[in-house]
Amino acid sequence: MSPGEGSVRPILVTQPDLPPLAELLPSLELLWESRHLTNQGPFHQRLEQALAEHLQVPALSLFCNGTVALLAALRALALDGQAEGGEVLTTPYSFVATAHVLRWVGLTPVFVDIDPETFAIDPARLEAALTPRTRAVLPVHVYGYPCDTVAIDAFARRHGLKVLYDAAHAFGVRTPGPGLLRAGDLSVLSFHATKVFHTFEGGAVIGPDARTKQQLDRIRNFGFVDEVTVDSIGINGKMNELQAAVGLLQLPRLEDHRQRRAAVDAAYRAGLADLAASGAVVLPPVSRADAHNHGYFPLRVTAAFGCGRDDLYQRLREAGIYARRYFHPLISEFPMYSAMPGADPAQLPVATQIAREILCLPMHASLTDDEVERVLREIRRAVA
Ligand code: T4K
Repeated sequence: MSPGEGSVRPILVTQPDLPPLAELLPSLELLWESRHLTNQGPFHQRLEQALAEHLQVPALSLFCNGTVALLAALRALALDGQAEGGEVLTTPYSFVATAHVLRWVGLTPVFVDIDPETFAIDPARLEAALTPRTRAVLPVHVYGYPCDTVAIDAFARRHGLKVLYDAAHAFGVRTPGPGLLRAGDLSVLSFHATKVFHTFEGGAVIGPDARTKQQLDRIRNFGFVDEVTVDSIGINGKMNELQAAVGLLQLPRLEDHRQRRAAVDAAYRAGLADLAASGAVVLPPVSRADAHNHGYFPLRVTAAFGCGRDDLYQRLREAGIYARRYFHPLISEFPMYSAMPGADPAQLPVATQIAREILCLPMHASLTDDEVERVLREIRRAVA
């Protein structure tokens, strides 16, 4: 069955929040009146400022999506176009965009295994992957679990490397100290429809200061400085006014939604506690963050479950429950990456094992208690 068929509402892995349509209409009227549809208009400026305040970051540049934001960040860090074939230490356990952006600008991803507690690149393994060609580290805060930014940033400083954090999943994750999004040189967020904060499509680069923001803003707009001056080979990475207007309406709703997802998380944990105690599943780690965004519920289905992870995935689908195997296959298993340094599964035992076991359960703010119960019931039915 595909989502939408059958009589009961399908339970999707995620569903975007939308404000009531009536709340968007005044913004649409303004847009129709002003005809200022894109190119850093008033909605764009308001959203940039509102997000910088909301996330408590010194500088934020909006982008049309997270992938282009990553490309722009690589350019701002002068990492693209490395004539001598620059290498970037990164994780195989992510959405494929993380590695695609490296290849897109001619960099070579070097895959490093992950830490089973954070699902993120294991800082203890970075040293061994270093070569004279290493230029940077591109870690990912997978599912919003913070990487060990202290260890990663210290490693990078020791070796003169740049650090670009793929924070696509980490919107609203709060850690002690200056904050997760201020680690490394730059961080990139995704505002795709499947994310906890979305603008249909969208993204942002978080930087340390106004100078970096100005550089990113120019890269986003073809490199234009003014009407007659172009200072870099930029791109069209702009978010349009309609996207920004939608984003502004999302902001006041975020905390309520986070709390609902936290309640779903707690219900899953309680409902699966006995299966975890028997070793049939491994519950997601409890985040070390002060505030987690609960964007995902990554459950590991072990051999003790009895039926395999893929069988459970299939049985849930047949019951109208569309869990997802994020992130299987590993990026390093895709044909364009399988010959890259570090891609051999023997060098990635933790990531390989977790990718075999992982199943992200439905997690979004519009899930009802009954739907959560349905998910738990179907999982129990599948235990062999
Ligand atoms: N880095 C990381 C670590 C990322 O995870 C991502 C994106 C990026 C970089 C790149 O950022 P962007 O350029 O995308 O801003 C989804 C998203 O398309 C992708 O943005 C996301 N990561 C990835 C983890 O998930 P799919 O292929 O799983 O999406 P799809 O269409 O199967 O949707 C998943 C579920 O969401 C479906 O069950 C239905 C529901 N859905 C989806 C959409 C698009 C809706 O209800 N409404 C919608 O409009 O990739």
